[in-house]
Amino acid sequence: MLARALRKPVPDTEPAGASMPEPAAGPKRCGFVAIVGKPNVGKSTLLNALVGQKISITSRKAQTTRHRITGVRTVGATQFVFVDTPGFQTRHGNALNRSLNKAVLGAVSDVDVIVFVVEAGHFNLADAKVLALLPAGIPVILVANKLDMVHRRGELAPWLRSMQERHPFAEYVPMSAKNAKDIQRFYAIVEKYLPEQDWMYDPDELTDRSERFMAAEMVREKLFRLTGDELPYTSTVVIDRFEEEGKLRRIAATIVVERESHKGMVIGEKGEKLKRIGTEARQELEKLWDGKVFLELWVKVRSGWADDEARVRSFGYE
Ligand SMILES: Nc1nc2c(ncn2[C@@H]2O[C@H](COP(=O)(O)OP(=O)(O)OP(=O)(O)O)[C@@H](O)[C@H]2O)c(=O)[nH]1
Ligand SMILES: [Mg+2]
Repeated sequence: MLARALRKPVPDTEPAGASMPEPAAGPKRCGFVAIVGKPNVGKSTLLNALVGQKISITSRKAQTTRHRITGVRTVGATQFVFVDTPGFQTRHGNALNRSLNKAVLGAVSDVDVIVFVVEAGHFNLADAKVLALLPAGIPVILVANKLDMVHRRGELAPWLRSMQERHPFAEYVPMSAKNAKDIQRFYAIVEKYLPEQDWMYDPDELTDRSERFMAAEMVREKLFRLTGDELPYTSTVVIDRFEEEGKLRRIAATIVVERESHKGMVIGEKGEKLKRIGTEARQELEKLWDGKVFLELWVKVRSGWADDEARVRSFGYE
């Protein structure tokens, strides 16, 4: 089911990049831009900045994104359809990770250009494994992200040269996804790889994901951000009820954890943690939809779900 269009970016909430000047209109262009890379390099942060609204959740922990997420941005005559993907998993081969990798491979097979994200100055085996997967014949733009974290800028030039030997990238772009100017420049870099053709989406549309999906994701982001390290990887969120009454949305969701002890971590002392997860998720959703949200959260134990193919599918993973 296609979602109703989400709100357009508005000036007071827009992240970096949303206020770029519109270039002179040429022929209409539209195309798909896949964003790939190992976990935690900043793919979703980049997508959100490019789209101008937070539609893909982010955190400082790896394995935040679990689905392919499409974000649309129309700038002048060009419509960019960005596709965020899960960080490619090279370690555990459980059902969840197999599903995540399938999402990555599915996303890159049929796009006009691939944005391969690494951390500036770093390239290891996990990066190499992602690079090796990319199909031949599609141009690949190298984004050396988190440039703000590189303190010895002089070392970057030789590193970029070494990257030339790894792959004939179409472009080399050292940048920071959190820098508005870098985001502005990035549209022009990507634009030339998109074909001249009609737009596929209404320019007001931000994503093809449903509001139910966005609700589950925002709860999962708060779970990631507000709980300890081990918990997020073995938890998921299911929407039990989603009702709209005018501008109000009533949502009931269940956080599914693997162990009884995890349940306690999510709920916290006197329910404090669960309350905070709910409040922060609700605030994000109200900002996204520009309307009031009632959010009710439950916690349930289902052991072994991430190892169980059928259950992984039943929780919405392909
Ligand atoms: N300093 C700095 N941090 C960044 C930048 N881009 C992203 N980050 C941070 O890097 C962390 C990971 O960002 P995400 O966007 O969630 O990374 P991801 O690649 O989508 O991660 P997965 O979905 O887990 O694969 C977050 O804490 C971001 O705030 C950047 O340009 N500079
Ligand atoms: Mg991500």
